[in-house]
This record gives sequence, C-alpha cells and structure tokens, in this order.
Amino acid sequence: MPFFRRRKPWEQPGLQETPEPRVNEWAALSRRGWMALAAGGIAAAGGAAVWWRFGPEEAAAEEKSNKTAPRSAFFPAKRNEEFELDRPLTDEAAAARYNNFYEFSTGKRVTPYVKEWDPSDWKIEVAGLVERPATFTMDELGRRFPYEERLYRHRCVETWAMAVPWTGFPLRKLIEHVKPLASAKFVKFVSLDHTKVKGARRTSKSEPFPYTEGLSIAEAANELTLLATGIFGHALPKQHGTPVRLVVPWKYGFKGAKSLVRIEFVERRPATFWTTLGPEEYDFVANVNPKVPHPRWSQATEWDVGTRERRPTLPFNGYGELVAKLYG
Ligand SMILES: Nc1nc2c(c(=O)[nH]1)N[C@H]1C(S)=C(S)[C@@H](COP(=O)(O)O)O[C@H]1N2
Ligand SMILES: [Mo]
Repeated sequence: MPFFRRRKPWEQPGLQETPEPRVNEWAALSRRGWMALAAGGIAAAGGAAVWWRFGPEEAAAEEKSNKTAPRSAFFPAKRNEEFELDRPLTDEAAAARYNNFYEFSTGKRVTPYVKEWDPSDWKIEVAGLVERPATFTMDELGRRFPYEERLYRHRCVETWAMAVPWTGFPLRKLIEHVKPLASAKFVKFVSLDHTKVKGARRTSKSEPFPYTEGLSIAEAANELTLLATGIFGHALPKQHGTPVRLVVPWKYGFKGAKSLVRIEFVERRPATFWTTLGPEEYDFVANVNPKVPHPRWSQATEWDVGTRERRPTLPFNGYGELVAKLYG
C-alpha cells in the first residue's frame, strides 16, 4: 500500500457527510472553482463581500445567464395536485446554487462552469429494444407529451435534500409511445457528452463518462418517475440538467441523470456511472433508506439546502406507499 495517494475526483470532501453545511460547501469547492468564485465575489460586491462567497449581484447575474432561454409555450404547466409535500419548498435560488454536475465541476457551485455551454438544438433519442424508436427535439417532446408540475422531495446520497416543483411528464407515457419489446428489462439513460463543451471539466479516462443511469422497466414505468424539463415553473436552468433529465424521487439523487441525449431499452442491467466507480457506496437500486448507512456516514438524517434544517430521512424518501410494492 502506498502511504498516501492522490484523491480521485469522486473522493473529494464534497461527497462526504456534511455536519456543518457552510463549512462543507467551502471545502467542497474544487481548486479551480474556488479561485473563480473568489475573483467573482470580490468583483461583484467590492470589498464588502466575504471573499469566498458570491455577492448578491453576482448571484443574480449568474442566475439570469444560466436560465434556459427562451421560455417556451410549455411553461408554466398545470400543477398535478396529487403530489403533496410534508415540508416547505426549498428556496429556488438556493437549489440553483447547490448542485451536482460532475461533467462541469466536482464542487457544488456549478453555475460558473455552464455559462459558455449552448444546449440549444437539443435532441433526445429513444432506442434499443422497442417497436418504435424515436428522436425528439425539445419542441416535439413538449407537443407530444403534455407537461405537468409536481412537488417532489429530492434526497442526495450525500445527505443534502430539497423539495421542488418539477415540470415534466411521466416516463411511462414515453414507454407507451415507443412500445418496448418483451425482451426489454431495463432502461438506460445517457447524459450529454461534455468533452467538447466549452467550460466543462477536463475529466480523466478513469471516470466512466458519459454519465449513465438505469432503472428496471417496472421502476421506469412507475407513476412517480418523471422526465423533467422544468423547475419552479420555467425550463430547467443548465446546472439542473437542461433541457431534460430524469427524476426518481424515492431513490438517491444520483439516479436522476441530467441533460439526457439517449434513452435505451436493454435486456441486461446497464453499467452506471457511480455504481461503476464504487458499487459498495452507490448501488444500482439506490432506494433512499435511513437504516442503511453509507460506508462513511449515516443516512438517518438529511438537511435542506435552503433552510439548512435537519430532519429525519424517510424510507423511500416518503414514497413507500407508491413504490414499496416494486421490491416486495
Ligand atoms: N449527468 C449528470 N447527472 C447527474 C449528476 C451528474 O454529476 N451528472 N449528479 C447527480 C446527483 S449526485 C444529484 S444529487 C442530482 C442533483 O440534481 P440538482 O443539482 O439539479 O439538484 O443530479 C444527478 N444527476
Ligand atoms: Mo447526489
């Protein structure tokens, strides 16, 4: 055994439990992010800003530049009142500034790195073991599958949590449209290829990009599983995974692959990003479970990225009634 080794990108402090959120947020910044933020904070707010945090002007400019332009006719969508929360919504700006998007940064402040990314002219391909493969532009997707809004809880495996209104549609509707063959047992989700995207992180070959996730067909067709195209009544900002991402609210957040370019119906369980990197930390099923600790921290409680309040973690993130049957 070497007596020290270099930290791999996924072993950075940002992935560990967060006993004191603000300290962690600071520690989680990659060196590159840390320097950019320090410069931004000082430029925006003069000497008054705490040097390592964003000033309000910088934050406002950032938010504006990272919204997906233009707001289309699909937003805001009508809220589906069936999905109620047991907690207040997380502050929109807080949720938009505490993200995981490893193609761009290993820190939580993703927004500075998505500025130069131009995701217009997006297409999403649906392929594999289906009767009717299809490719959709975002316009075609919105016209084919009417959007609705749902209030969902979100729980990251790192213990941070939020509660947000997503806009999108049940993945089940897309499944019905493409008609999977009987041999299709799993659905694979593939995120963008960031390697030629301006501003993206220079990732190493040992990181299994493109980011990939997977669900069993039954999980994919569950009423809760969404393809999300918006949040807080507008199109997804880049850092949240513009223009279309997966949302699986009873599972840890890493299952919700962002910026999808391909959905593929397959026979075998697909290899996925985090499960490939650390199967004992990030298992394929990844249902939220307060009783199963991460190897390095407890999952018994979680904290909201807006209020920083801690609360107990709920089994299946509170969605047991709708999904426990999948695992019985
Ligand atoms: N392509 C891609 N998708 C991703 C990730 C990522 O790094 N890359 N991070 C995941 C993790 S760990 C979480 S918790 C959620 C975070 O979503 P949010 O930043 O919109 O809150 O996105 C998930 N989807
Ligand atoms: Mo996560």
